[in-house]
Amino acid sequence: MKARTWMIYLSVVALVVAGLGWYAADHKKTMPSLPNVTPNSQTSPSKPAPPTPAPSQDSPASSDIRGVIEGFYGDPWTLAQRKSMLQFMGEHHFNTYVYAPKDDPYQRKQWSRLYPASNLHEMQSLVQSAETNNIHFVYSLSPGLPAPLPGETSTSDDETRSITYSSPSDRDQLAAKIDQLRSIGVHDFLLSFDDVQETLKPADQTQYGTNIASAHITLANDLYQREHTLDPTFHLWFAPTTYYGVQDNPYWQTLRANLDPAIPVIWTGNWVLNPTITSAQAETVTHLLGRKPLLWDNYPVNDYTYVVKKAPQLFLGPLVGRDADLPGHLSGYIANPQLQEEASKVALSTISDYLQNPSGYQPTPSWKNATATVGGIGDPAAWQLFCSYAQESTLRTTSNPEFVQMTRDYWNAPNPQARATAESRLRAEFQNLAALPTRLSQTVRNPDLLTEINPWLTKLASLAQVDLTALDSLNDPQNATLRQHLQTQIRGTQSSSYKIGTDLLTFAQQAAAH
Ligand code: LOG
Repeated sequence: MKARTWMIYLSVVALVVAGLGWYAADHKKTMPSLPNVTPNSQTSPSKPAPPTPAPSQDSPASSDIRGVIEGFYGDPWTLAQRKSMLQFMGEHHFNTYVYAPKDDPYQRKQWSRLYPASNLHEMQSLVQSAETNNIHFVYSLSPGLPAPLPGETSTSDDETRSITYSSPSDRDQLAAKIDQLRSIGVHDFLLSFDDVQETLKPADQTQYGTNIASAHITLANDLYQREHTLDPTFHLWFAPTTYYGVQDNPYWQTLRANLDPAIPVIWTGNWVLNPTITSAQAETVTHLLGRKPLLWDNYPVNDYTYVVKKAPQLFLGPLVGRDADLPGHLSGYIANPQLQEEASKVALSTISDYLQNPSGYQPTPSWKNATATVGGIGDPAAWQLFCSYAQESTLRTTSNPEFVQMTRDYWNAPNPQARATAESRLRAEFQNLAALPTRLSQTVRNPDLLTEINPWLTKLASLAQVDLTALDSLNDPQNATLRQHLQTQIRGTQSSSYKIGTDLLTFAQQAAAH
């Protein structure tokens, strides 16, 4: 996410939580103010602008796409992780994998460099694995100048390497990269301009003025024509720089008037991260893009919890908040997963259920089934207990609603007997959680999953220990040593930045303040 977008995201979350009228305030920032130009008349005078596209479903790769996009910032998955994901996808009725790791230099910052032989060999093995699992393989190329993340700046190398949209030799380099990937069996591409800087190089300014949409769309159209002539099985998708929102804007005006109707367009919803995505929004966006949007759903992706929030989270809850009839209003749905490949399978399994039967989808049963069937789980109850504390996300605000209810039963107990019952339930829960690291390490036959979740598992167990002290302290309110110990333990848990089970911490803090 670019710096501005991160900032918008953070302010949006804060404002949504506060229930304020955030939309108008922040949405304006996504709309660059552009002069009213007709891009194709400027850029390719000999070629008439294509007519305003009618919604199109004719590309086999663009209809009914059910996919996963490896589209996050941070360490890209390894070949072994990708193969594991492709197998999972094949077993869960997904049909498309998009290769778009922001931090693979060959797809973004150094897009024009061809893969050296050994990398190409790995990529070929990946493409073959996709084929074996009946998954379309889509390769993303992102030749624009990356917008720096918070705390970073673009280097002059980045600037030199980024594309000059109007340059014939840069276009040839793009074609050469596509040729190389075609040589290993790739025919589906995504041209990505999400999170790129919006200033054009001087040569492009001569051609496009300040209209970056025009530069992007002309490139996409020309590339599509060129490659489709060479390879009739070539497909192209397009990720615009304005990829979220439900209001018209100059970028989308240029897009709908000019982008070839055969090219599906990415949209992430009203924002980058969305508690809800509705079919009414998709319908509006269909008109604004001149085609049904291809939804890039930023769930369960967790890259921003590292980069922006500096409190890494796992998102192990089910998909919620997507309308039952939403898929019918989209040309496809691709989910952006977490840096943790194995742990992503819980949410992805619920997404698979949703996509197979959106109107019958029930998040809780789907999630229970997902937690029981994700590979290598020997003790489903223990795994589900862990997952139940990692459900806080953009989609829901509590880490575990059932636990919150247990604490309410405790604090609001009408009489000593009810208090004692509530206390013993809480104590049993805390003991279970404190024992989880041992229980899971003894039963999970998926070492990669255990490694992925380890920092959160440790944190959760230590929070449970704190809550056991909290109960003791509540039972012995005059005991200053115990109170002191509770305070020290609370501070201790805060030394780990990993975030999980925040309601457990809340309980300890309430006890300390009691
Ligand atoms: C990036 C994506 C990133 C995600 C969540 C899109 C289209 N692009 O704000 O790579 O993983 O946010 O942090 C993004 O969503 N941009």
